[in-house]
Amino acid sequence: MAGTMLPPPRPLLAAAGALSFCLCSSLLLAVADARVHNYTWDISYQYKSPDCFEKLAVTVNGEAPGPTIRATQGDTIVVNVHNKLETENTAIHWHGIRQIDTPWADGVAGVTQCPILPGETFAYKFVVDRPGTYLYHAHYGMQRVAGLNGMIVVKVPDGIVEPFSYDEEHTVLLGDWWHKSVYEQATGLTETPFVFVTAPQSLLINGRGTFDCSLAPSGTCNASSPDCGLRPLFTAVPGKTYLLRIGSLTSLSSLSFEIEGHSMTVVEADGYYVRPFVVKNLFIYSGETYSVLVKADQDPRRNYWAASHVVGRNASQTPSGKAIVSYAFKGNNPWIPPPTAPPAGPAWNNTVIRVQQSRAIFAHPRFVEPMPAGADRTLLLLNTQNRIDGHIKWTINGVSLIFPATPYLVAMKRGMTTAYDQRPPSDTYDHMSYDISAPAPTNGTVRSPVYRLALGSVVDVVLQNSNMLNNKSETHPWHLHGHDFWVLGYGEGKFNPAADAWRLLNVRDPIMKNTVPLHNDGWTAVRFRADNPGVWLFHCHIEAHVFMGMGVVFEEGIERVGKLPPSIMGCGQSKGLH
Ligand SMILES: *[C@@H]1O[C@H](CO)[C@@H](O)[C@H](O)[C@H]1NC(C)=O
Ligand SMILES: *[C@@H]1O[C@H](CO)[C@@H](O)[C@H](O)[C@H]1NC(C)=O
Ligand SMILES: *[C@@H]1O[C@H](CO)[C@@H](O)[C@H](O)[C@H]1NC(C)=O
Ligand SMILES: *[C@@H]1O[C@H](CO)[C@@H](O)[C@H](O)[C@H]1NC(C)=O
Ligand SMILES: *[C@@H]1O[C@H](CO)[C@@H](O)[C@H](O)[C@H]1NC(C)=O
Ligand SMILES: *[C@@H]1O[C@H](CO)[C@@H](O)[C@H](O)[C@H]1NC(C)=O
Ligand SMILES: [Cu+2]
Repeated sequence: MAGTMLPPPRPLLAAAGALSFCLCSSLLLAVADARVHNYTWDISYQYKSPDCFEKLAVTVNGEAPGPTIRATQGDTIVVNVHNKLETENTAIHWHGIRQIDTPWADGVAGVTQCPILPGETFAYKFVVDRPGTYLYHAHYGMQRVAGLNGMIVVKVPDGIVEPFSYDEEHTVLLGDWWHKSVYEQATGLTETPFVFVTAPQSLLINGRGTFDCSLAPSGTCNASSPDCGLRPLFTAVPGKTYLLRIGSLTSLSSLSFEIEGHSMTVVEADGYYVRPFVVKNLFIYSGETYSVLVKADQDPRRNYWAASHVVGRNASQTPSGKAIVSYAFKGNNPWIPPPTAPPAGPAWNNTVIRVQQSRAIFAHPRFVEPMPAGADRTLLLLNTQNRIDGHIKWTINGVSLIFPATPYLVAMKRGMTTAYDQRPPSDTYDHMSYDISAPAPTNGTVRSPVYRLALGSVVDVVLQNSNMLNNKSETHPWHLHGHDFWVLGYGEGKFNPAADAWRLLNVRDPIMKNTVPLHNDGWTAVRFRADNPGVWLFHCHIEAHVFMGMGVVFEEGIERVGKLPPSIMGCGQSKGLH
């Protein structure tokens, strides 16, 4: 049983030698030891036109998306965040970084810290303990919608060989974009009558898109703006192989990404090597990252489309995201649109092919992370949409999560029992009689509770989808902070604990991830070890959905958390604490 398993190995980092400091803009020496990368970021609103429509965007040092953080496994990242938003708080989450021994640096306002006030500076300091492709983004209210996001690339140390090879690498950050402000969106979700955010106006590739300015009021959109438009993704040398590190930080959309005429070999998912598989379209959900190999093996005399398409929701309401892949060939101009029509993308309503791709992802045979044979606790989490006091909310086993004024981490560490809801949420729901193919019949409650997990225990979570109030079901990408989980499996319909337990167990080579889709009309099962002292959010990565309560909070080993930095305090009941 799981209880007798040894704890997983701790990262080697603590054993690393003396840290050598560097200024990252002027890194010249290759240092064998772990390094500290020290960034200073001004977070401010700026007028930007990422899809040619001008609007305010939250920027990092004036840029949206923010800079890619590049480091080597074992390095320390320091980001000094100056909040220059003037009238708005912020907090930044380092997505996929487990924050071992630094749970206060996870960057979730209300869970791991107080929000950073305008005019204040907050220093995030954490170790990137695994190689792979990760992300960062705002985690305050729905602020991510306004643009604060970027990528983190963690390389393997020199001398470590990866299970694939390539000539060059590029990052591809996918997003979706609205012309309504984040305030209008959030207000629509909370007011009565409810107004949903609706379909995004554009899909962005590396922060750039092309909106048809003839559809915008005059003076708001400029197709010649230097911020926007079709641009080269990369230029390939014929015969060479490229590693694309692809991440999605869409606020709503599930995507399909493809490069016209080229297949992609998937080699990494959320920082884990996968058993390589070849796709034409890569389905990617918000919060996921994949690395793919692309071989420059097509006619080099022309350019090709890179394109993203909405899937899982009506795709005809959002034009596809587009960029250009060109070849280094005499006379080729990498800015010229390809001679062909952009790819149409797969049928947006074809759930079957999306589930098939989810099921095709296994650990690389030489990098299987041994999984405990059983779980100490199983959580059956029913996702429903409910009407609560006239508002539309998402609830998990009847609870719609609202972040308390005092961050959970501070409240729990300091024993502030009135700062959050002491009544534990339910481990299960009435799965015998609940009808998942009907809108939720009961009302839920808006609360701030926490699942307390035994430190070191093994937890299985089965996420169960159900029909929304409009009697349809849709995909929710669930993201776990502070851990990676083994993906046990995906199923259709309602998970039946008695009959389906055997279907769960891919014990041979399950992939580990930090984000996983809960497909429409189905369930998804994951397993993780609660071995990282802290308080961790687990939530739908659709910005509107977590804003409407679609998340839960896990705590484990709070007594083992080190001394909290005073900089995370100052709000709610943590005023005046240090
Ligand atoms: C990072 O740089 C800032 C500003 O240059 C400096 O004040 C701070 O001490 C540095 N921190 C580390 C850990 O190097
Ligand atoms: C559109 O942007 C271009 C490039 O910055 C600029 O030259 C032009 O004046 C702008 N047009 C309008 C109508 O603002
Ligand atoms: C999808 O959206 C388009 C454009 O708004 C609309 O014409 C079509 O009916 C929609 N399809 C479905 C299945 O809702
Ligand atoms: C998807 O929608 C199209 C047109 O709206 C319809 O013909 C097709 O049957 C649908 N496919 C699935 C798998 O539902
Ligand atoms: C649910 O809430 C609605 C509106 O607030 C109310 O009319 C209805 O009676 C409630 N239903 C139950 C089962 O509590
Ligand atoms: C809701 O949709 C399901 C199919 O998912 C259907 O069987 C059922 O009749 C619908 N219920 C209502 C109230 O429309
Ligand atoms: Cu969701």
